Amino acid sequence: MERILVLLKPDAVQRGVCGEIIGRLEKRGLKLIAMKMLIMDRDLARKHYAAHVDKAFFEGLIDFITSGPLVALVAEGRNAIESVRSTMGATDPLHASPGTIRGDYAQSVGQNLIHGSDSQKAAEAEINLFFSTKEIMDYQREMDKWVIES
Ligand code: DAT
Ligand code: MG
Repeated sequence: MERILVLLKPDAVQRGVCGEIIGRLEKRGLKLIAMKMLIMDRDLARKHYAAHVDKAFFEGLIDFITSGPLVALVAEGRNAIESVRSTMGATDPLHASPGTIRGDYAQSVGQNLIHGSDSQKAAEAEINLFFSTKEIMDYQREMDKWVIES
C-alpha cells in the first residue's frame, strides 16, 4: 500500500477545520496510520520544503509553516498520493475545483490549509522527517474489504 505525509497547516488549526479535512480523507477511504500535533521549527521546515529553497516565496513559506501548531499524519491506501492530492485540489485555491479542500475552504496560495507529498520518494523522506517507525501503526481495518477492491 502507498503512504503519504499530510500536514494540516497552521491555518487549518486556527480555523478549526482539521476535523473536517481529516473526515474527508477518511471518507475517501484512506487509512490513518500515524498522527500528531506539533510546532515545526525552522530547521525541520527547511528540510521539509528543501525543494523550494530557491523560490521567492521560500522564507514566507517557512515563516507561515512554523507560525503555530499543525497536525501531521500519515495516510495509507492504494494510490494514496494521487487520492489525497486530488482531494486537496490545486496549490492555488483560486484554481482549485469546488469540492476539493482548497477549492471549498481556501482563498490564498500561501494559506492553502493542507500539504500532501507529491511522489513516493518525497513521501518516504517526509514521513521519516516527522515520524519514527514506532509511531506508525500496523493494524487491520475490517472495512477495507469494502473500500479496496481485490
Ligand atoms: P503543493 O502544496 O500543492 O504541493 P508546492 O509543493 O508547489 O504546492 O508548494 C508548496 C507550498 O508553497 C504551497 O502549498 C504553498 C506555497 N507556495 C507555492 N507556490 C507559491 C506562490 N507562488 N506564492 C506563495 N506561496 C506559494
Ligand atoms: Mg508540494
